[in-house]
Amino acid sequence: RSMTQSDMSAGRYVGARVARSEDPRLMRGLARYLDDIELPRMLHAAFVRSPMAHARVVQIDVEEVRGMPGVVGVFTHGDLAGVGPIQAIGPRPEIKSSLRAVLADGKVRFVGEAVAVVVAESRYIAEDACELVDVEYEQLRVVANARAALEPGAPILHADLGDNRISRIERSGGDIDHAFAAAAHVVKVSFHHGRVGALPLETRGVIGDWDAGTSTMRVWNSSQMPHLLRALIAAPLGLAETQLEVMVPAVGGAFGLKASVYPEDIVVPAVSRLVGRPVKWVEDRYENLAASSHAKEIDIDMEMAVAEDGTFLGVRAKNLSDPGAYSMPPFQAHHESLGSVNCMTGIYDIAAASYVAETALTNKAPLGVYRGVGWTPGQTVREVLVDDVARAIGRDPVELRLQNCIPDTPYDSVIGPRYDGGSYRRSLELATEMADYRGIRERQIEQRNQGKYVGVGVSPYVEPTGFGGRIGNELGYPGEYYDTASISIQADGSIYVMSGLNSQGQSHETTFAQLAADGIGARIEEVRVVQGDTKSTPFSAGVYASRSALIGAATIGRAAHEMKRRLVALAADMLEANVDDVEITHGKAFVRGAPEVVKTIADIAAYVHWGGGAAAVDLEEGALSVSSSAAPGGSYGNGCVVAVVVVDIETGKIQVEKVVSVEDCGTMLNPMIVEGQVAGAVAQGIGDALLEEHQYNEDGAFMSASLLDYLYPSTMEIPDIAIGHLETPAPGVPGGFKGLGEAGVIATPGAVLNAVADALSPFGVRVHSTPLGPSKVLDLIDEAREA
Ligand code: MCN
Ligand code: SMO
Repeated sequence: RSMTQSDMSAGRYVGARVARSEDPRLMRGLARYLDDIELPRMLHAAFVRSPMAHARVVQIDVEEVRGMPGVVGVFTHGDLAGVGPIQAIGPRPEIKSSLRAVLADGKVRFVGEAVAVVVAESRYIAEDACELVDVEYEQLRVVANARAALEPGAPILHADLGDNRISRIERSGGDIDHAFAAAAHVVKVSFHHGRVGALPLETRGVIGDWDAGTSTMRVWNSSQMPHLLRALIAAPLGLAETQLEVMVPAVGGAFGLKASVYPEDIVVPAVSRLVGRPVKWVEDRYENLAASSHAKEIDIDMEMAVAEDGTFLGVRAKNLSDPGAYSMPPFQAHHESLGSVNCMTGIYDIAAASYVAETALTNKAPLGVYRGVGWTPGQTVREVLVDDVARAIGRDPVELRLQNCIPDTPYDSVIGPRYDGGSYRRSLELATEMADYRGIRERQIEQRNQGKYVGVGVSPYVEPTGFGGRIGNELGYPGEYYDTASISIQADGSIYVMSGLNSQGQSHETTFAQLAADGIGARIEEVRVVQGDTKSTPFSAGVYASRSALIGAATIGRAAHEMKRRLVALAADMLEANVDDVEITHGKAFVRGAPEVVKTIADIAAYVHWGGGAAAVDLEEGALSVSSSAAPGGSYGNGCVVAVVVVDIETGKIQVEKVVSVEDCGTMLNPMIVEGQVAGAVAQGIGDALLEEHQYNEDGAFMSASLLDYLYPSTMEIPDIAIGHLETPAPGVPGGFKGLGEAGVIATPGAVLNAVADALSPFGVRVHSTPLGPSKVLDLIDEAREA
């Protein structure tokens, strides 16, 4: 049974600004997060963490701790025999992956790595006990960055890997040599995208509760992917998946940070089994900053071959990403280097492209995924380069982009991605119009003469969304995912939607209810969405890569459609009417043309459950329980961000005055939620461009261990954000939905950096790194003046 677009998007809820059903509890502090869970006899864990970047663990003395009142256990690697390691399977043969012991196995490889765990009656006692664990380290030479990691004679982090190079992937499409030979201009940029962090308000957390009687483990974890987490921690815990239940309570933001597997995810349940009591661990902010995961650090060299008339002939990129000390499953260590080249042609019609994408391990915290994975640096550098080209050849950057823009129809890029149609050109036009681009340009020179340096930057983007099958494959992540949702109607007519796609703030409870209510013809008040529990929800690969709108629509939408068919058949039986004449809408079934006689969904449900009436229909066919599995091929969302900044050339301070964001995520499920997604991501994009950076010194010491050192945006740094919507339905997705959850983080940094370079264009400033803080701005002005 196929579902057409109108089946799914013509409803009363899909497309409407339905208020978030989550908000009353979130806003009033009634949501239950992991740390709100208290189990009887529960103990608390704290970790001893390495102060060294690279060292041999010579000896760990825990004697003093063992006798401490309130301490129940202290464990090191040797005590956890058979537990772990965390193993990441490379999706391609040319990508290596490291093994990671869950507690340091004779060696530590970054500051913050877990060495031992103490379990005690309270977190206070556990923390005090950690201080008394005496670890003797023998310092090893530190690999401070990816370039150093590849130098001959560099210390090798993982002996079994042979060297530190985790991946090197080359690809080229079109005649790249010819493109550069034929170019009238070649413009290059060497860019360093800084190391940042996802920084959710709620840190990570784990509770393990071993039931010795049934040999089963209950785990609570603030994960983005309960089913995948269960699959990935079962083997390291030596359990079958049926012995393991993963539950995810309310999550206070994740942004990718909670989509990896971490040592604590395994250690906490493992020690619960050892001590025979429930154990809780909630990450503190130091642990979150130092030892969960970082993101996006990469060096990218990119060059563009340009014809006399401004046509982009070819683009070449070479990158080297610094993924820290370990591969993190399921996304591995190469995701920044591969992601950033996948998007290297952007919205431009470029006949030739080539890349070399490399990754080399260092003594830093592992890189995980963070909103806009790989595409943030790739997009940023490409858009910075396009502005450099415009300045080099004396063209307006918007006109130059429009000249080289692909059509709004489907388009195969020369390097891999196959866009399925969008508003590549229209979004650029709309965003610049909304920002009053022409007006800003007209006022700019006069303002400059008055000493006010105003700049405007644009950043059109395309983003892959809905990872499942095709889209992952064409981007170099072979592997099909599997997602199921189920819908059941209870005897009182209330409706369960069960989905393993659990929300961390994206409002799935609301948008999935919209989908189900429209698909069934029910009232949204009757729908309850259940998420985040491996026992009651069917398998889902999880929430990341902006996949839930697409996957949710396909799975929930299809199940709802089938449920409606069953309800109509049952109602026809009850109303003694022909199936084709029965309609169901807003929870009521009736014969078309005779709306006075109705059967509510509750009537139909009672008929099936208690009335024996279902015998008229085949009982199996008429059962009010439906599951649907689907994996649509994904779709490319697109849009354009424009930023306007004012730069104080005396202090280097950058004020972002205005951001315009136009997105095209196909059919919108809920425009209000789309706007919330855009606003949050734009804020994170501003942080990425101007403020945030995890820093290490040459010795591998971690320099951003508190929120005094790691700066992130507050309301003071976030301007008014004007949002424009375009809707180009995805052709291959039921309902035409595309994802958009990451767009702002992908596109905003490029817009902000371009705006800064534009403001400072009288000095000839070129931007080549993030974040762009005040002192760096002053340096850039000095550099440009000297040059
Ligand atoms: N939506 C919509 N119409 C569309 C597309 C999406 O109304 N055409 C709605 C969806 O129904 C969903 C939300 O917008 O409620 C985001 O949808 P989607 O783009 O499919 O992304 P996901 O739901 O899969 O969320 C993942 C994405 C990612 S990858 C990161 S990282 C991120 C993000 O979402 N982390 C977030 N947004 C976040 N927002 C919050 N509050 N917290 C996070 O941790
Ligand atoms: S970083 Mo988002 O969870 O793909």
